[in-house]
Amino acid sequence: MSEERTQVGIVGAGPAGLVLAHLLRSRGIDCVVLERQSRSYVEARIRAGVLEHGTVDLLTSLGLADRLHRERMVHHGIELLFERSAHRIPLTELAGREITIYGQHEVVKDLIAAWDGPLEFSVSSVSLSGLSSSAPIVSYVDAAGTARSLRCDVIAGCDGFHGVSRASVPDGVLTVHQRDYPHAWLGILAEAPPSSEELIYAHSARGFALHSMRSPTVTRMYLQVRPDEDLASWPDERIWSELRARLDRADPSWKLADGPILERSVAAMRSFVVSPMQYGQLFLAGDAAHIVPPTGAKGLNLAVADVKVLADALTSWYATGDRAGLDAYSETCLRRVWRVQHFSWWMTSMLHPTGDDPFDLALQLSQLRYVTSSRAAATSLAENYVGFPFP
Ligand code: RFL
Ligand code: PHB
Repeated sequence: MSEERTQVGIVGAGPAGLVLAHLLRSRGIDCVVLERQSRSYVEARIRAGVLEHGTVDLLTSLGLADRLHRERMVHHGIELLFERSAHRIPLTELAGREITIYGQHEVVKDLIAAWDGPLEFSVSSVSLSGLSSSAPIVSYVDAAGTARSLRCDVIAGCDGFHGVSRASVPDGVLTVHQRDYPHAWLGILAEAPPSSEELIYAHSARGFALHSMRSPTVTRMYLQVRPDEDLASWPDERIWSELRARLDRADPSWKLADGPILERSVAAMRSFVVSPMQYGQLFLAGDAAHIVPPTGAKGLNLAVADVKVLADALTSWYATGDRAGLDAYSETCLRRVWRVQHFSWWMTSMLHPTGDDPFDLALQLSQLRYVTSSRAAATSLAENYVGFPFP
């Protein structure tokens, strides 16, 4: 077995792992990134689309956002559609910041293209040991089948919800907070021009629908479905007719453009937090530590906020030997995590009918009328949606 050494071993090359790698590199800290999937797989994985201002600023400050600034779509508002009428929340006017529409896989491609440090794809049998020692080890088998081990000062667990990092913490150390929802999102990517300039979050008695986009020729849309929904029961025509029904509005001039469906999948919705987000020299970041339902468009942004906190803490630890930032990592991150958890749960509860319960439906409609008629309530939605400044 060959053994190598680095300062920070990063498990996972999603947004959290890759942004952390670039942050550390910019501060002169060595790291190695290990990823289970192939490069082509991670570069094609369609996920988030909304970037907060803070995320864009951070990528820009690292010199990683040239293509993003050329190709992104800047949005200054979102629409809430209910009772067949659309109401705009003017995000920038209310909260002073805009949002960026740019696909997560495009961010990932940019981060990989700009990375010239060690990054291994297609690794297997990843395991972590010595987490409570000063020299934890990541063992793995590389793409060529050679068993390797990486001795680190610190391991960053950036390997998503199903990764190995969180599972490596001894039983009883982490407390799990979890909420499952009785619905999932069926997402499609379609070769069709967006039918609206801004995102539409639609509440209807048939269920929630979201109209989003990736470019002037590609739309991204979601339908609320049951968690056990079988994709096979959703042929193209059923998807389009359900989208048309849920996005329908009184204004007869509005029409949903359709086109070939390029990708489709069903994603479960859950709220999940582990506390603390650290154990010994292992620090969990992004989806490895928390999951939010996608209604608030926050998961990627929260992952980036975590690794910013971690990079700052590591920078002062290496520079001065002061562990205060590292010791406070979890507490610092969890403050933002719980704000975002609440916002994502609230958006989800307001927009997803859960059945035929008239009491729930009346509460949802009351809340929707309130956020679209009270400037104070709309401002609260807007400042959460555009995201609070990074720590
Ligand atoms: P990721 O992206 O899951 O990356 C983890 C990486 O770790 C790898 N891995 C391993 N590598 C080595 N060894 C192992 N044992 C490993 N196990 C796993 C995985 O292959 C992967 O490459 O987590 P990260 O970096 O924390 O990033 C989190 C985001 O991906 C996630 O929160 C967002 O996609 C959530 N999300 C959204 N977030 C937003 O900010 N805005 C949005 O608009 C938004 N929309 C969404 C979303 C997520 C969705 N789905 C599919 C869950 C819409 C959807 C439908
Ligand atoms: C997306 O474009 O994929 C998207 C947008 C807003 C959300 C979730 C996903 O809340």
